[in-house]
Parts: sequence; structure tokens; C-alpha cells
Amino acid sequence: MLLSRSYGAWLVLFLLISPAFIAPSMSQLDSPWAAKKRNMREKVRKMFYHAYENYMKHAFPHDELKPLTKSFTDSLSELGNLKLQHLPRNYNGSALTLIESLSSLVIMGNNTEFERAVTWLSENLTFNIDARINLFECNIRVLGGLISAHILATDSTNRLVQGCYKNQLLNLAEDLGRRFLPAFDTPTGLPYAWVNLKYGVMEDETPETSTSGCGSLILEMGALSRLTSDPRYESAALRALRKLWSMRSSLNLLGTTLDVTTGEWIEYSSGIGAGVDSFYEYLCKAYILFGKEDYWRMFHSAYLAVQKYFRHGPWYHEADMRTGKATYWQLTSLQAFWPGLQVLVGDIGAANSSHREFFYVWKKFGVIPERYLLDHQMLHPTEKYYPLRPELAESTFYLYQATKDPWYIQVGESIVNSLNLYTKVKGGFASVRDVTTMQLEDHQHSFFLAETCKYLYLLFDDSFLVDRNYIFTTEGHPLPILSSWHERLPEAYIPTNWTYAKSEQQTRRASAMSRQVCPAIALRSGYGVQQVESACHIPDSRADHRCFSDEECGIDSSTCRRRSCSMAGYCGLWIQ
Ligand code: DMJ
Repeated sequence: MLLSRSYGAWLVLFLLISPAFIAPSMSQLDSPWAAKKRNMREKVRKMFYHAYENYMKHAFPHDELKPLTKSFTDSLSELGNLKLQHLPRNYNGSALTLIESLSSLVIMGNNTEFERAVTWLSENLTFNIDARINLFECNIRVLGGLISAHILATDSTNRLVQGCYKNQLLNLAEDLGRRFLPAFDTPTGLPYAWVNLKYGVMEDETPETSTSGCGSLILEMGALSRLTSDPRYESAALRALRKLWSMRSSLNLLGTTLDVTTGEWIEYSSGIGAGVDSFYEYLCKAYILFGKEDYWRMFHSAYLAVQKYFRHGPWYHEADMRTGKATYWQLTSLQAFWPGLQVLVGDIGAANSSHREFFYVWKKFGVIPERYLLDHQMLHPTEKYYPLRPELAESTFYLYQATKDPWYIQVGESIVNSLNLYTKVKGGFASVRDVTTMQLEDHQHSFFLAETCKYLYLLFDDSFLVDRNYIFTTEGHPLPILSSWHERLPEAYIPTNWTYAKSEQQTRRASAMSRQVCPAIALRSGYGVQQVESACHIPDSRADHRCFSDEECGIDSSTCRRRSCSMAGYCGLWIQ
């Protein structure tokens, strides 16, 4: 008894002091990747603060920083349009870059600066300004930034210590949301692209808008409705989305631009890049956030149509929504978000192969050019710029979350090095005007702080996401997935990360939605090699691949090309 008691005491003593011995040996065992990630995280943190502090010093409270001249631009009304629109004389900006930085400050653990920013915005921001703004841009940057920050300010982590937060950011968001509503007052319910914050839709306003302009509002406006219990915002965004979806062709394709008064298409050609990109993203993310089956049905059909008509191996071209025939063979830098979206739905194989091509283009030029003509293998003559866009970093973050393949850490490192080498100047980070000369332009876009730095930071340090479940808006602002907002999650919902895969085996089916997107997914172990079928796969109608006509043939799973019926009556990828 005496013996066992003293043995017990030794054991307790050992357990108490052992961490001191264990800790150093654990850190010695630290993988070289862990050290690399810490080092890279610190590099990204420095980048963010270089951009942020220069903005605060030379531009705040104006909208964006001009890093070369260390001055500012009041760009709120320029967004979505290159011409500077009319602004009232006494306009001093809406602190756009500060709003866009809020969630990044939290993710990087700077609650003090977050609180300072929240306090300033609460006391000074107003939307009662005679400014014609772009609904889409203002929604994703300002409304999304405010809503996400409000949630981060009021969640259970008690970030704000001074106790003077009384939902001011939510009140501002609600005020802004109200100013959006006149834009939806059209015969179709599709919103105008432009609305004056003070006076509503201007006389003779253009009725032309884009697919993403009216199809990417549901996350922010839906969240606003849930937070305020005022259903008008979600209803307006949902009505627009449903109308847009009803305008799809029989191939489940949409165009790029349309008329909001007639509900007719203007540009029938579309792809996954500019003018359309976030429409697909929001169908999928709206399903994740709100759990409505409707969103899933729309997304699933839309996604399969993209894979069927736009995809060519790892590349995506544009096609005519009426015929599905290829129109433009172009790579645009916005398309680089697509692999990230594919990770969310579990189509990892396809995501990985496209991501590699985008990274190859990044390496070729040092950064990714806005538009590259795939058929002529040359840059677009007027779109050689790189405005510090986040999309490649975003996809890299998602793919690393899903696979834990250290190769993505190397990709991230390469992106960070290029950004520091080519775009860092004394006064911040400057956009690249021409990727062939690396000549710079005097503009630091707010999404550099909201997205580019955030996704790079999360790639190297995802501690913000541990045991929490967020989706990121198209502008990189996190929104939590809550059972109270969700149609399908049980009341006692325990968050699990949708994209996080812990073991080797899970990496292939990293998303909770894999099975839904890829019903034909099959892990086949032939000679020890596992293959994952792509979501574009449509099997031939007969298992023995015999056919009388092309209609009986499906879509090839690895190339996503349509199979056709040969003279001998077999489906295959015959040269036509
Ligand atoms: C961001 O403002 C958003 O991601 C938007 O959806 C399109 N891309 C820009 C940044 O490139």
C-alpha cells in the first residue's frame, strides 16, 4: 500500500513536470513544414501590416491607397467601372479598405486594432451620400465586410473588451441594405447594377447588368435578413436569383450580361470568369449556409453544365449558352477561384489539375495576367495587368486544406515571394500594369487586404478555423454556419469543417458534399492506384458501351469531353 501510494505520488509528479521535458523534444520533432509554415505566416503578416499601415497613414478614411504617390482614391463609386463617378464635394471616403480589413485583423489575432476600427466605424461611417455605387461591389465589400465583422464582434470569443459595442455595425449594414432595395424595383426583380445611395436608382440608369451582378447577393443579404429578422433583403436577392436561373438555356447555361427591365440576355457567351464567377460560387455557398435544397439543385445542374460545355482538360473556355459551342479560348485570372470551389464540392482531382495550370501561368509571368489567349498562346493586348488579385492564393488554401499536400505550401511561398518582389513598394503594395514589363500602377485594391493576404495567411496558419465552421464570401469575409440559419442542420449542431481532411484516405473525399456532386464517384484500387472520377462524368447509357447514336454516349470522366458513337457502334472519344 505504502509502495503503491509513493508510486502514485511519483506518477503525479512526473505528469506535472513532464510537459517541461516533453515540450522541447516535441519541438525538435517539429516537421520542417511546420517551421516553414510559421516562417511564411510571419511573412504574410508583415505584408498585411505593410499594406494596412500605409493605408491608415496615407489614405484613411478615404477608400483605397495609392501606394506609389502615398495618397488616396475615393473609389467606392468607381468599383465595377473604371470611370470616376460623380461624388459630393465634401466626400471623404467610406473607409472602404478599413471595412475590408476587419475580418483579416481578427483572423490574424489583432483584436485591439479590430476594436479600434469597429469603434471608429461605429462613430463615423454614414451611407447617406450622393454616390452612384455598384450594387454587387458594394454588397460583397461593404455589406459583407460589416456583417462578418458584426458577427465576429458579438460571437462567444468576447473579442471586444471595452463593452461599448451596441450592434452599430449591424445598424450600418441594415441602413446600407435598405439603400440597396430600390435597385430591385424592376419588372423582373433583377436588380439594376447601379444605385445612388441617397436618391435610389437614377433616371435613365442603364438596365444592363451581369450574371454575377444579380446572382451573387444572397449570402450577404440573406445573412442581413437573418440578423435583423427583416425578410426583405433575402427575399429580394432570392427572387433575383430564381429569375436569373429561369433564364438559363435548355443546356443549363447562362449568358454574361442581361437587361434587368426585359429579362433578356445581351451577351450569350459565358464561362466561369468575369461577369459570372461568383454566381456559381453563391449557389453552392448559399446551400452550405442556409441548407435550402433549391440552391443545391440549381448548383448541381449548373456545375455539371460547366464541366460539360466549358471544360477542356484542365482549362475552361467560354461557350454560347444556346448551343454549347466554344466561343472564346481565354484564360482569365478570375477563373483561378474555380479549383477552390471544386474543393468545396469534393471534386479534388479536377481542382488539382486546373490549379496546376494556373500556377504554371503564374510562374511563367511572375504573377497571373488578367487575360491570356489560349488559342494564340499570347497575352490579351489590353489586359496584361495584375491588380493583386487573390484567386490563385484562394484555391491554393482550399486545396491544402483538402489534401495537406505540402506542394501547396510551396505554391503559397512562391506567390508570397513574387508579391514581395514585384509589387511591394515603400507606400504599400501596387498593382502590376503590365506583366511583361512589371511596370506598376498606383492602386492598392481593398481586396488585397480582404482576400489575398487573408488566404495566404490561412494557408500557413488555419488556427482561426479550428473547431469552427465558416464559409467565406466571395470577398473572403467569413460567415459562420449556424443551425439557426439552416434548414437541414439539427438544433444541436456540432460544427465539423467541410473541407478539412485528416487522414490520407479522406483526402480523396474531402468534402461532406462529395457524394452529392459526384454520385458516380468510385475509388478503384487497381494495382494499388486509386482513381477518382470527375463530377463531369456521365456514363454511356449501356454498360457494354454499345450504341446506335451519339445520344446514347456520355461524358468522358477524365477529359470531360463528349463521347460519340463509332461506325462500329461503340461509344468513345473518337477523333471527329
Ligand atoms: C473580388 O472582389 C471578389 O472575389 C469578386 O468576386 C471577384 N474578384 C475580386 C478580386 O479579384
